[in-house]
Amino acid sequence: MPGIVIVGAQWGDEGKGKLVDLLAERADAVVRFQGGNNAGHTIIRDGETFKFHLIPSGILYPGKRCVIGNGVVIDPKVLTDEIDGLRARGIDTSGLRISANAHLIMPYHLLLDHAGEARLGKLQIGTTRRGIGPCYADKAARLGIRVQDLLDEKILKKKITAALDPKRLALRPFAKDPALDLHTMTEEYLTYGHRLEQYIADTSSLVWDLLDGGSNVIFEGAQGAMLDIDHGTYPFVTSSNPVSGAACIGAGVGPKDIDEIWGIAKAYVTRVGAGPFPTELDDDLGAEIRERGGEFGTTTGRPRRTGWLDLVALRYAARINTMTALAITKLDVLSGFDRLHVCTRYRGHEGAIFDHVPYHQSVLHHATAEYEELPGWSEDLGEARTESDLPAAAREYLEYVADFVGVPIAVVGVGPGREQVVWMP
Ligand code: 2SA
Ligand code: GDP
Ligand code: MG
Repeated sequence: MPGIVIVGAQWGDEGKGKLVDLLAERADAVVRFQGGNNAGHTIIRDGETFKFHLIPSGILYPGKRCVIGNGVVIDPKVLTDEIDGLRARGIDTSGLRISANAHLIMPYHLLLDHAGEARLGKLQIGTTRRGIGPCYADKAARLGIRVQDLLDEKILKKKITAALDPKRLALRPFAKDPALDLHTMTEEYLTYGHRLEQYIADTSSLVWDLLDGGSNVIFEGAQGAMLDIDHGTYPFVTSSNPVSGAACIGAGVGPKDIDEIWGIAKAYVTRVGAGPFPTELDDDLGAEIRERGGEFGTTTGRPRRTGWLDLVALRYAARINTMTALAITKLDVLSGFDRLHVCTRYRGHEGAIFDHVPYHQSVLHHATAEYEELPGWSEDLGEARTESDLPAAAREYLEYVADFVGVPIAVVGVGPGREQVVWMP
């Protein structure tokens, strides 16, 4: 702290939500900076499960500022439902602030996301179909509707009309869909505006004031480095930048305001959606890891693809994020395997060896993983709280990872519960 970025170091679902929840205890504010309700963060508190899609994971602490920054795309229906759901469970949401500059997911973005995937057929990306891509596309095309537009009926109507105009052809199959009626849409979104008005703020200035006053601020990433639109496995990526640099843009602060960057990685790898995954275990072993790790999407419930830890990709993620520390989660899931594999290089389809992530898409698509074998352990790790509680083979596994990636491990996850962590010396 004071400015700490938490990012996913793989393909998302590394356990960022739990880490943010843990660190938020010492923080004054938690800021989301990219993505939208494609994200799903699960936090287990005193046996109670909370799933967040838009609201920052710090909301469970009363009195903390929770900020949805300008880089996030907001589906206002999902956000108002999430606020209502939390309030119904007795959680105070008055600390929430939403950037007036954040872009809104509109009903036509959802339809276009579905239609785009249907059109791609077998080549589909496997999006969460939450309208994320079409919303970021409109932002870049300067056709976006922003949170501040919810507060002015005339502007809102004008902007929706302008956004719909170039989409006429693509939306023709939905011409009779009542959700696309201009009047209905404007009325619906004005209602969200009334609901959300109390939370709307100049969040860039708010975050800067906090940092300037010496407060501890966590920037909470969604998805992961390999899903980054610039640095990930394009086009099998999300439409935002989940890497640490995006925290500055998506929250409205400068790089010098960031002091620490923590990358979160599972002790193995998962991926939802299509795209290259060199260490994928498309077999019984992969299914076993999925079952043991409960690897099903938080947002969509989709089974996650599973595989051995990919150290080539993790070292790449460490570099593009300038990671200062690693958190390795779900080490407990690996208990009971005789031998563990970690990928230390890729082999291209013509036999070429890569010790880095190849930039060429088709090379990566054909790459297979080459492994180092490490001894496994049989002990259950759920009760481990200090490094010395971990079996020697588990310590060796962690040491191998930290050495290979060149980043120290700060904390290790040994179960889904809040207390199930080992802080490393
Ligand atoms: P999108 O919807 O346009 O962002 O999809 C593009 C790709 O990004 C992947 N993606 C994700 N991968 C892992 N976890 C995500 N969040 C949810 C979770 C996913 C879920 O926490 O489990 O519930 O299915 C997430 N969000 C986007 C997506 O799979 C596509 O590959
Ligand atoms: P996020 O998107 O990165 O926040 O991760 P998700 O919440 O989508 O997925 C991580 C899942 O793993 C959640 O169900 C967590 O409760 C769970 N989890 C987090 N850390 C650990 C851990 O160390 N061990 C186990 N077994 N589960 C964990
Ligand atoms: Mg998730």
